[in-house]
Amino acid sequence: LAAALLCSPALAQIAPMTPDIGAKLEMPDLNDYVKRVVMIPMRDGVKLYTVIVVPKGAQRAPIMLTRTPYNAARRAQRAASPSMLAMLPQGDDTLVENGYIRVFQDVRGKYGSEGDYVMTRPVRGPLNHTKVDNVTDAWDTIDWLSKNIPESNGKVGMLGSSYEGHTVLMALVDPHPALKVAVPMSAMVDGWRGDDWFHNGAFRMPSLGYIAGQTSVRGAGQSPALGAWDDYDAYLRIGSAGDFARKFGIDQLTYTKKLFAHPAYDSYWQEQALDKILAKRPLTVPTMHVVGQWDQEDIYGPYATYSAMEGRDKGNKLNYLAIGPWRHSGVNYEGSSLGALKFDGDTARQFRAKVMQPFLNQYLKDGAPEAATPPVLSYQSGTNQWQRLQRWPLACETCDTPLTPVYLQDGYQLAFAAPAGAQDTAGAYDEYVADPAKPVPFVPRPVRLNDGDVWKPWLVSDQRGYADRTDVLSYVSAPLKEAVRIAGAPMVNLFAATSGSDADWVVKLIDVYPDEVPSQPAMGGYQLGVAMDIFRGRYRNSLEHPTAIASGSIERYRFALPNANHVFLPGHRIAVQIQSSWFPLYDRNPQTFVPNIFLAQPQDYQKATQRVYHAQGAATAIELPIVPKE
Ligand code: PG9
Repeated sequence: LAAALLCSPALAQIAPMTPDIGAKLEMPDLNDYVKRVVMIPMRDGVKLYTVIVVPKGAQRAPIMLTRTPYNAARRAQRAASPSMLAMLPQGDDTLVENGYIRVFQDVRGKYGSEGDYVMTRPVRGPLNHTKVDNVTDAWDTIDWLSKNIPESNGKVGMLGSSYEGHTVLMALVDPHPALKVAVPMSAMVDGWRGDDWFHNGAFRMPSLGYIAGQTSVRGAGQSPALGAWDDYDAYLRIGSAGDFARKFGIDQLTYTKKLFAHPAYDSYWQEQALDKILAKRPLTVPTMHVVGQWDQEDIYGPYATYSAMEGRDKGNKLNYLAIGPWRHSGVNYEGSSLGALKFDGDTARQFRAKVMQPFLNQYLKDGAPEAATPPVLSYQSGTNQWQRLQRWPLACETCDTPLTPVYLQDGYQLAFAAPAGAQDTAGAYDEYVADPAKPVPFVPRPVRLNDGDVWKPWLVSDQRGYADRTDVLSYVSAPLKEAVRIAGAPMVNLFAATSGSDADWVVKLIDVYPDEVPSQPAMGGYQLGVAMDIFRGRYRNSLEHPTAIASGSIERYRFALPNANHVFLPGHRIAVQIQSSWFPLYDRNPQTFVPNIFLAQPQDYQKATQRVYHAQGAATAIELPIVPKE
């Protein structure tokens, strides 16, 4: 055949010097999909860039929409491939297998979309006096999609993770009637309480690089090069978050200014918190909130929103929760391990194929059967098994099953009995010196914040390396004779004093593995963080109105750790670590009360002696959501 081609008269006529660029190339269409790009008009005339991917030959197919600040064109093009499965993101596998039409849209002001960009644009109201927000943009988009794709059945679902999960929740504030189902994953809900910008008032330093990348240009911006291999060094030398922003010009960006103007949980944050907003809206769209137990970015929002909307789900038919053993957005990738932890198969694919997809199909595909979706699906770590639950949490302060305190004891012990003896506070404390010049790192140095292999699994990284630092207190129980099961959010009840006038408290609930783990020897003595968080002391009495701490005064700090569904197995030990910095993930507390920590000056950063009490009347405890064996 080749010889015949070469002898054909047409080929014989090609002269050697015929230009080789200029011939018209029309690629044969080998794709199993058709891609269309449309600019969808919003009610104010702004048009939003929208990529629509239709499986070839589709008829009455459902539509799955994601609204993104992360480049719709790229989100709809993981790889160049004629196969829709290979071309779309990995987590879209079951949508493609089920013949869905897939849509990605740039939010207003980003990438191909017109209009101006406002970070996590607040809903219309006190913070937004315009006529548009992500509620109306979702409504207008769904209206257009449901009427303008001939291959579709007009039914639209929304899913997305993190910021894309935030835009799913926004659509639920006033849902279009064609929006039939929603799956917000790892959704950013409350930037101050425990998602991306702050945790309990402590500021997350990598936010500044994110703001630079996201708001310096309409397209893909850059976060600054810090000029050091070890981010610990780089951040420490620069000083406060304000100094950092100034050094790299990030202080010129308006979102930085908004953050710096609102260090406390004032109305700016309260009025944006989506759980609070959705708690007041009627619940009409079946919604499955998805979260990773070790979500290193948005570990607060999904539970808060599930719980806020649960009050509106009278028939238990509309509001669902799925908790997997995942990192942030891990639901959309391979889920057979996380750091050193190994699970029973690809848990993310199991969830997508067996639970999420049937749930979506029920509401979106013509004639699909009802899915047997449990109100709560949760992977129990420790035992490595999926559980179908009726509610979440299974134990809490106001639940039928209350919390069970485990107390710090003398001699760095941890036990379920309250501290024995009539010790007064004079002797019953441990202390350490917290030095802002030597903050405790959150991962081993050198710290590489932009290295995904460090960042993504860091919440499960081994905590034993911190236990013997002189500025970390570590309390450990005896080896457990029986399993301890927790399912909910542990509460910290910390009694502590500082010689300074402000202090941060990092509390970690840890599962200490036995000295030897025959099936995985490197896990011998591993210290797994089960639930860990930080609390900025100035907010102990009011999140909105910070107050200085009187030097030496024993204060109570009460705050929730992230939710966990975990079994401490027999032979394991429970541990609690307490420290006063977690650097450079969180900005350092200067330990001198200043009105705005973003603007702290070098002289404000002072060493402080911290005392943690285990006395009667000042018995520090972690109240655990312990549940009986099911
Ligand atoms: N966690 C990221 C984010 C969401 C919202 C605001 C800022 C950051 C994300 O992964 O999208």
